[in-house]
Amino acid sequence: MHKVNVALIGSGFMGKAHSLALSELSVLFPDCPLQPHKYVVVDVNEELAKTAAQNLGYEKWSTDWESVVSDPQVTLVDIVTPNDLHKPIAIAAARTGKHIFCEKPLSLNAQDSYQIYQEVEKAGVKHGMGFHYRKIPAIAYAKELIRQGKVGEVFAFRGFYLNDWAKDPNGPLSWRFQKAKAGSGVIGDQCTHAIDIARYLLGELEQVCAWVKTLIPERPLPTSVFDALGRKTEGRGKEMGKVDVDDACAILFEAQGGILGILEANRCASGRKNYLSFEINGSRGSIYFDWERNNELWYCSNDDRFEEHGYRRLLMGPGHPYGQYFWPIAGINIGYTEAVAINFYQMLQAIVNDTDCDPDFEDGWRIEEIVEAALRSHEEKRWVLCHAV
Ligand code: NAI
Ligand code: SOE
Repeated sequence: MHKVNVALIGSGFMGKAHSLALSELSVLFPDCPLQPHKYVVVDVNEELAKTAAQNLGYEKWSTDWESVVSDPQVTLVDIVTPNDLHKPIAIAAARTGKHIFCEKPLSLNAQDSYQIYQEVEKAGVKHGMGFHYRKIPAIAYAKELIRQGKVGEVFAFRGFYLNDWAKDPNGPLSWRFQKAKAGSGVIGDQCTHAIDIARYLLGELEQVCAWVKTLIPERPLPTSVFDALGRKTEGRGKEMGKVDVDDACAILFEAQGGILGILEANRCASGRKNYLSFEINGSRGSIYFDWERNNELWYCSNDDRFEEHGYRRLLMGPGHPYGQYFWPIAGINIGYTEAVAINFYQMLQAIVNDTDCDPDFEDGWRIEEIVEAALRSHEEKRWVLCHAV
């Protein structure tokens, strides 16, 4: 089996998740056509790079992504840095002919995302996006139910991404609170996952009417180089800095075919931890999903007798999408890194079969267009079309 030398750029929260997923691939997917090899990990912080090589299992480490991206030994560049670095790394990787996996959002804005998409297409390299949540069997099965007509004509979609990691006003001003590094706030960081799921299940979003708000306008400047999600108390200084992105957003949308949708994201929603959820109502039934119980899909069929009508819980198992790769009994359950592993597995298949990754940078660009349309809608207090073409 051919080896793919992976260069992981960024060794934080998501670098760990990607590394675990890469390690699981050969065990979970014996039919995987390529074998990922954890070749090099890069972090700008030397201490983090060294520790990551050891703990996450990479052959070597570096602090210089530019030299790593041009290393002829590297086959796949995996971008897991703060968002402002996605563009320069992706473009450099494309120009040296590397396949690229990039975390969401693709870049800081729609224009940059389009440029990246053009570059990877021109270079002919494969490009996969880190919208892993939709790879979980329950969401793939929701799509299957819709495809089979079990929901009928879709009447309405409502999606949420609520959590509360940012609720402490003393949490430091880490990169997710800065426009120059993040591009936008919760709308780009979290709502993009809900947008991805909406597009995956319904088709393209056509127009939006949105509202965004910064809930905590100032935070202590961080004193350390790295602090995950702004939660490290030892990384907090006395001086305050301005949060110039949103903490909360609400979007009303129209999807293709005139489907009505609502999305809300909020990172200060006390009590919510990783509440990425959606509900779809249709002429023949409904579907409900909540990531905090990600092995369950709730389904309601209008074919049921009146006395028994209502949501029933489907527990994901071997009969559901990707189920054959996991456990022989429903309810044993899989989780976050398995969703990432499915995404990598499919990307490696795309490399061998010369097909498109799903999701790819075109999705990343389209989602940035939707984010930008929502921000413009907030500014201009009106409905805005999501895509020019
Ligand atoms: P993090 O802050 O935990 O880690 C980022 C790492 O990048 C840090 O170790 C930092 O030192 C390193 N870094 C910064 N500048 C660098 C440079 N010039 N060269 C090399 N390394 C550099 O951030 P986290 O949470 O891992 O997020 C990274 C990316 O992953 C973001 O784009 C984020 O939106 C995305 N993400 C996606 C998730 C998903 O579910 N798909 C979950 C969490 C993050
Ligand atoms: C923080 O909001 C965060 O880590 C996001 O960056 C991820 O994309 C999300 O999956 C979990 O929360």
